[in-house]
Amino acid sequence: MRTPVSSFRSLVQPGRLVRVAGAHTALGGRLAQEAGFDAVWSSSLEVSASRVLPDASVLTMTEYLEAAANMQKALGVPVVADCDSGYGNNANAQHMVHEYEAAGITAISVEDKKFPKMNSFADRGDSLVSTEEFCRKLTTAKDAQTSSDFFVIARTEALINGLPVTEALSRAHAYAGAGADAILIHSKESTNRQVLAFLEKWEGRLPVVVVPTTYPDWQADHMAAAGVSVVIYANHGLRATITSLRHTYSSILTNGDTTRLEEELAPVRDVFALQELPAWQALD
Ligand code: SPV
Ligand code: MG
Repeated sequence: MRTPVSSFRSLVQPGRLVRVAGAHTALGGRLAQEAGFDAVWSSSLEVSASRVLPDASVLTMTEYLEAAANMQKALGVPVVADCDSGYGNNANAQHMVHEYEAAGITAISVEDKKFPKMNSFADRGDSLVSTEEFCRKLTTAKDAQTSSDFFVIARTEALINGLPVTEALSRAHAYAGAGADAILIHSKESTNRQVLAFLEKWEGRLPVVVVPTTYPDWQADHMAAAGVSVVIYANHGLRATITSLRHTYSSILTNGDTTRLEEELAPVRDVFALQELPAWQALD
């Protein structure tokens, strides 16, 4: 039933937009895969929210790793693990790469923020480490991998910190020099203006990853035309779950029965199908 998963690196090819969906459970990841997503983002926001905790380095590396590994075990597409700022200093970053790689994860993202980190949309600024410090962390991470396939995305939070596109570009070039396999450029503006300005000047030195949470109108074909290699829809699954569960639970209490809900809900046989129950039953 389980098939070897191709590496994330094998998906990233010139002229192709790799589409990645955020998830926090194996089931969420499986539904993203079923919908046709190329890969699944083990989102720190989603994983922490699933524990009703803030996305602020409150959970430990082990807990984030367990969530990512549980997803990867259930999926035929690669997981891209959101590894925050690397869970500490360079020693933590080295250990992180050893552990994630050993768990079968083929791609991670590390961001140039201090540890502990705060979610980008709640960040109050002044959260960056120096370019030099982050380059050392990237070099440490790249030196720690054992397979040449392991893919390290360097994420800059320069724009999130209110710094100009020129600073994001200078950091991205330094991170490329330190061995990063791709650059994630994150912005919290309500349009893609800053990210487009970055792409124009970047000239394709490494693949670029975007997270269009606050500029939802950026259409996939237009991203590809602008030179984006990977798009992460980081938290849409989590937000859809919140909306759906709120509606479901309140409807039960308001109506006193579930008749009206039934036609909206996935039937139990659908749950069994997702569990691949017939194949399990055939074992005994
Ligand atoms: C996440 O999904 O945890 C991310 C993206 O890192 S963001 O929430 O925008 O920081
Ligand atoms: Mg995150």
